Amino acid sequence: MNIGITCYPSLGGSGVVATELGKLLAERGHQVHFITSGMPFRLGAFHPNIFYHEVEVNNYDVFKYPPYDLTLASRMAQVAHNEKLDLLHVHYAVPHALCAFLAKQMVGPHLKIMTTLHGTDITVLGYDSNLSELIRFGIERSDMVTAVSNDLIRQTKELLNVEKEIVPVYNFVDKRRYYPKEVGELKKKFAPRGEKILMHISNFRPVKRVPDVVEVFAKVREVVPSRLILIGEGPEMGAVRNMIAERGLTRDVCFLGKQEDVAEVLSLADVMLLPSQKESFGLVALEAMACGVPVVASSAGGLPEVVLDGVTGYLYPIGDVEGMAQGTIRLLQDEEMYRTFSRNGIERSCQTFCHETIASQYEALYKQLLG
Ligand code: GMT
Repeated sequence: MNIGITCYPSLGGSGVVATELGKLLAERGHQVHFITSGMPFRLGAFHPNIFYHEVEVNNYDVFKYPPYDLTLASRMAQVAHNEKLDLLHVHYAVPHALCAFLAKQMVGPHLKIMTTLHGTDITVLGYDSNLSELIRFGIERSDMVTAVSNDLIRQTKELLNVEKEIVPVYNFVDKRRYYPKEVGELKKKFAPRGEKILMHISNFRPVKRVPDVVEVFAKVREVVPSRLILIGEGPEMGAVRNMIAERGLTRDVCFLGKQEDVAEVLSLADVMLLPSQKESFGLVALEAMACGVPVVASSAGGLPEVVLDGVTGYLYPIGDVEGMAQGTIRLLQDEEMYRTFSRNGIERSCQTFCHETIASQYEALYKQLLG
């Protein structure tokens, strides 16, 4: 098949999933055309079946806002025409589903559109009355719609009154790259006195509740010698740094900034913390589990579909920092239980979220779409 993929190419779970899926499809012999505003950061090495079509937005003086949406739609139509695309698979509803709809109007009905909903395109933007009708329109006019968890499907239907069928397709992890790595020496650098390592990875937006991570860490550290590694960056970073300084935790917290390849650092962690307010799936939780790292998280959104409470980690109500701290301490103090959770996480990630299985699921849906 000739497949066009559009996603947000910078850091973010939806971009990661779209890029990794494109690579898997290319490995399976499909021609994959990324139509994006920048090179997707996880695209990595050359592959003869992968092509990149940059969306170059014209910054003409007359435009107060650069017309990304229109340029993208036009580029999608161009690529669909020139490369004889069978379908466009767009990740994130706004504006990508709308741009694909516009491109299809230009190219003709043989071009099929699959839209994958990832989370904040519904759970945050869906509340914006200026956008909600448009998001609903984009969903209804896609030829096929998938979402990364059952909870996201429920929320989409409730919030936007969508009647269209939405197919659940979970995110996946590539077990060839995500597995427990030997990091003994490296760990000595981050935890020289054998401290336990708590880790958090996100875009530091308010929905991630990073201050809760700091609260949990402060409580855990009173009982178990530990250090905290923070990965990523975003709007809350300044406030989080201040909070860490005010609590006298600076010496035990390490900021690694944006990391392009978290597979290399995940094995450093003993526990992954993800206390989010909203999380349609929680790709980081899955990647941690694949590396044998138990997850302590909130039970927001689709997280219970990824992290099994009492099996691969612990889940608590949003904001329950005391519970999360107690769960983390329990895991860090009970070696046998820790090993069981770690093993359960690896098994679950390899079975339910295996990259081959999910790629086949998308492939089957594409075939169904193209009749
Ligand atoms: O976390 C974000 O806000 C970024 C967003 C994105 O565009 O990557 O993440 C969403 O999609 C990921 C991939 O499907 C999911 O793993 C995240 O749970 C989801 N984020 C939220 O729902 C907040």
